[in-house]
Amino acid sequence: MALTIYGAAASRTSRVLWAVEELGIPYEHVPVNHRLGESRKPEHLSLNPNGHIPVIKDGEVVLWESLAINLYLAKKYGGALALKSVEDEGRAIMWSMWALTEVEPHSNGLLQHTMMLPEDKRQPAIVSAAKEGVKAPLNVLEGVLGKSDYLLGSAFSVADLNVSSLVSTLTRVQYDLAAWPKVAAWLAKCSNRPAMAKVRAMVAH
Ligand SMILES: N[C@@H](CCC(=O)N[C@@H](CS)C(=O)NCC(=O)O)C(=O)O
Repeated sequence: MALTIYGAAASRTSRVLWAVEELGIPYEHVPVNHRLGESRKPEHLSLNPNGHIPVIKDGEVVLWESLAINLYLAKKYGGALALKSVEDEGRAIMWSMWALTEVEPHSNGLLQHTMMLPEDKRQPAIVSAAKEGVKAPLNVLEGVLGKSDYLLGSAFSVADLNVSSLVSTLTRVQYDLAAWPKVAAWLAKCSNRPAMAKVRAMVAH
């Protein structure tokens, strides 16, 4: 098979699995388990010297960084995630970088310090700072989603997939989104897509 996705479904790999399920393209899934140290083994380091998942191999092309992978897949395979113009491509890159720099430090801080780290390693100060810090990007999203159904207009695109895959961490840590109703409705619409439901089933196994 030409396209292989490396990484356990219960990780950032889920957003890449979501993208390929949206595209409906054939792929092989190799569930490299980072929690068992498998992403640090020589075989995996030869694909991603960072020792992280996800990684894809598409023919001869090897890519890491989940959001970059999704932008590549949308550009190469188009389909439901296709971007209609160079301008929309620019916007999708902008939103993806925005999510990584403006949202992820806070959403990941919340995830790590409320759920993932052993209790004695969790720092309440990081949780409080992250709860405050995420308000500004949520205000930005609320403003944009007050004007259009999705980030690039009236249709779901890879920009929504990439950004919602990070913002949805807030739902996972039970962050109260009542002050951002448009964001909450958009998140629900994105995560209720059939392709995402398939990925949830993979994560549950
Ligand atoms: N910015 C990277 C982050 C990748 C990353 O940190 N992945 C985690 C799993 S969600 C990982 O591989 N952790 C294992 C390790 O660092 O050893 C991306 O979005 O792909």
